[in-house]
Amino acid sequence: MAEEITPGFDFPSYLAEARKSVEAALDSSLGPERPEKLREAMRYSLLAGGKRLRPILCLAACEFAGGETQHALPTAVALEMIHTMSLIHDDLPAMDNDDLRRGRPTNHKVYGDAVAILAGDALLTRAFEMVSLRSSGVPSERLLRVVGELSLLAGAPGLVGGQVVDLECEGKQVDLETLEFIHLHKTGALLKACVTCGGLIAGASEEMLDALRTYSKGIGLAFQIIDDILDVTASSDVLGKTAGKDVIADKTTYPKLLGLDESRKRAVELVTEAKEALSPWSTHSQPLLSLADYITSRDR
Ligand code: GRG
Repeated sequence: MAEEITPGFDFPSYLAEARKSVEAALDSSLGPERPEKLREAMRYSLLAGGKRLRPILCLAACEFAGGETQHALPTAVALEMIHTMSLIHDDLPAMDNDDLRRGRPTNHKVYGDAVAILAGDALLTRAFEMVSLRSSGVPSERLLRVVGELSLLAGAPGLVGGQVVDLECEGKQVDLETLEFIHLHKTGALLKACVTCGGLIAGASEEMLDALRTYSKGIGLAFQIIDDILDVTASSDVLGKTAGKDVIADKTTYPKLLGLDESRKRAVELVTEAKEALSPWSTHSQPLLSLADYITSRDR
């Protein structure tokens, strides 16, 4: 189906504006943590830049479902907090053992393993505080559904489960089905939460939520395929994290199983399918459509 571009929609400006409001909300989301070292460690990783794709997806999904983006801002911040804590923990010596993230030394390199673990824990718990205690203008039954969605998709049935399977598979031959399971859980689950939570805040219908789930499945898988490709093709300087780690850790990736060209093709197909899921709704869909394209065109 031919995709219509909303006249006058300027995606780079949209992205810049959305990032600006997310950065401001993130900056004011912390405090007053004690002791100072914990506060510093939380801020160090949360305010270290990053593409802010997850909170922006949440805001775009809320807009798509006819909601006020301001109402989704605390949940958008919560999603970035969960993402950031997962990066802090992922970089620890017991997991990926990395020393570069978002262009600076990883949290544990600066604050030590114990504080890095606890800063991650504090960001995770603060995320639930953002939704349940710091949201305004949203009916409490919608917030309760958001809390449920976040619990499921961040926990064992989502991110955590995907990470465990990923760690178990290091150095082993993995088939496409298992790789897809890892990607859909380790990375796709949180991206799904971003989109569904944005919809839930706006009071989206079940039909719309189903479409958002289909959209998020496509972009989630495509996002991780592109991540695998960039690990091979981009430099650490551009990525802000160590490039080439998958080969060193002997991880099965899309490029390893399908080659670079086929992997790119697969990502584009998935994004096309994702966008098609939203086609019954033409108003307010442009940000989500453009964000889907951004996933395959990004260079970091
Ligand atoms: C959530 C309770 C809980 C625990 C975390 C450590 C762990 C369990 C999971 C690891 C998940 C992980 C690190 C997945 C990789 C996802 C990924 C592709 C991250 C990179 O995302 P980008 O490119 O990064 O959006 P920026 O820095 O731009 O935000």
